[in-house]
Amino acid sequence: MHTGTTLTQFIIEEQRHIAGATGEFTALLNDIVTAIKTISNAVNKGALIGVMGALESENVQGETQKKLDVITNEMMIRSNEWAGHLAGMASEEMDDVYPIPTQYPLGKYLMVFDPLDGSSNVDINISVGTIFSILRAPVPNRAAVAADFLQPGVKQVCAGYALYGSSTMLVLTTGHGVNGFTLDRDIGEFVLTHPGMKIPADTREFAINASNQRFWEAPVQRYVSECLEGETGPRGKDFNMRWVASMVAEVHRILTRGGVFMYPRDAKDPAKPGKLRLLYEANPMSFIVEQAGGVSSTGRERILDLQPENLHQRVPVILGSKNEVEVVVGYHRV
Ligand code: P6P
Repeated sequence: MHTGTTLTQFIIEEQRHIAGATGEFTALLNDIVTAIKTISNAVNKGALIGVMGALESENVQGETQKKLDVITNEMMIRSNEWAGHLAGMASEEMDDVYPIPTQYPLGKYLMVFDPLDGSSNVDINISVGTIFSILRAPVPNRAAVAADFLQPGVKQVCAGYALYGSSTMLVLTTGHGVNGFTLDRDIGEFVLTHPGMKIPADTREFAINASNQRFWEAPVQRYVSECLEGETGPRGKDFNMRWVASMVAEVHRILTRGGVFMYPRDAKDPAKPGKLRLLYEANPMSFIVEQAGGVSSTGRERILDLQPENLHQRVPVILGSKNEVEVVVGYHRV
């Protein structure tokens, strides 16, 4: 007998706190959740339905696309293009803005997303996820253009991720804290299992791709080497290290037990100030992290304050436990 609060019930009850709420946002979120359930099903079936492996194509990032990158992008589009809540969509997997087909009405929101973050892990059965961010359209009911999406992260109405792991979870914020829901496949509903998620202010766990060490800037070199020196070094305590190569999994671990995630600026490709994309990775995850009491910085600036310059802009990301991220940021100031 299911007794928990379902996501639908939770969102409708949340909506009651929002003056002037029309129910349109709730309906949009419901369509996003439908896409996530469909993606969870495809990811979970994997090789059984022939969705593993890579395509010949590359995305705008120059990254080889996995079959599931394209399939999941289509699922997000099909679930969200028809209902009249969106003025346009943008995605890691699409060069330009996706215009709402003319047979459908336009809405007052914009959605930007990474349909399958960490997809390089999908063939080796390691957790992947979907990241999404909802903004208000500057001109509601008018077909969106790229410039409409270039809003600082503080303008987000909602941010969330789905994590396709040992269970499928949805973690969400609308600016009133962070709540986690687990998919109960017996009833096809997300049920509230992690109310009011908070990131511990301190941690002894950091996450970084150490193979890039020779490319890091001095502050990150210093921070990581001090972690590795452990209790014999200036930090006076030992640290643990993790690297999943799936941002959704890393952020979820940090939300659950604390930690610092770093994909910092590096000298590997001077044209790229970081690897992660601002609009559909850094901004939604920063909104969630800050709402859970954490900090998210480029090392020099608060990520949510950045003025985006293009849809696929990359930024350095250092996020997680407040007191530890502030150590890293402090090293960028000296
Ligand atoms: P690397 C996945 O491709 C991603 O965008 C993030 O999810 C992840 O944290 C990072 O890139 C992994 O990068 O260089 O370790 O493969």
